[in-house]
Amino acid sequence: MTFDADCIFCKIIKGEIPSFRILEDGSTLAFMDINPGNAGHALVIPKYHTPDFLEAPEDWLSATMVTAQKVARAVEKTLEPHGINIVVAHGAGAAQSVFHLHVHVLPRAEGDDLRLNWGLVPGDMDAIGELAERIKANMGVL
Ligand code: DGP
Repeated sequence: MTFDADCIFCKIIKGEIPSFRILEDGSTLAFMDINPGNAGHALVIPKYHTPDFLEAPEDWLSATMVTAQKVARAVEKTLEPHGINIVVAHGAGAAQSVFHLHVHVLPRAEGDDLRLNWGLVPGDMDAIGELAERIKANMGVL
């Protein structure tokens, strides 16, 4: 595994900064987004520093997408959202703000009118933590 000492998501993988982890295996980590577009917004990353979708080696990308599917299933079971967007931003022009590959699992509420660039507004940490526990409880029972 290769990490970048200056990358915030590498620091999350190594536990150097806190996160609400909801699923982890040898290759990937899923955790709650602290700037959620909607309640239950999660991120899935490879445990390998690769900056973006186009650079990502196929095996790391595949592992990340498989974990994203598990997370989306747990989010579906937990929140029964109106829908779920599985989103990857590629490049600053697409509003990518963290340059470590990540897949957004973004639950949708009916009529939320969420746009592709939903903005980076800090969420309520207690609410995010509580949702992380509920989603985690529905992981692996699918
Ligand atoms: P993007 O803009 O597509 O690169 O998405 C990056 C996401 O990462 C954004 O929704 C906010 C989230 N984020 C940024 N810093 C942190 C952090 O330190 N912890 C967590 N949990 N999420 C973060």
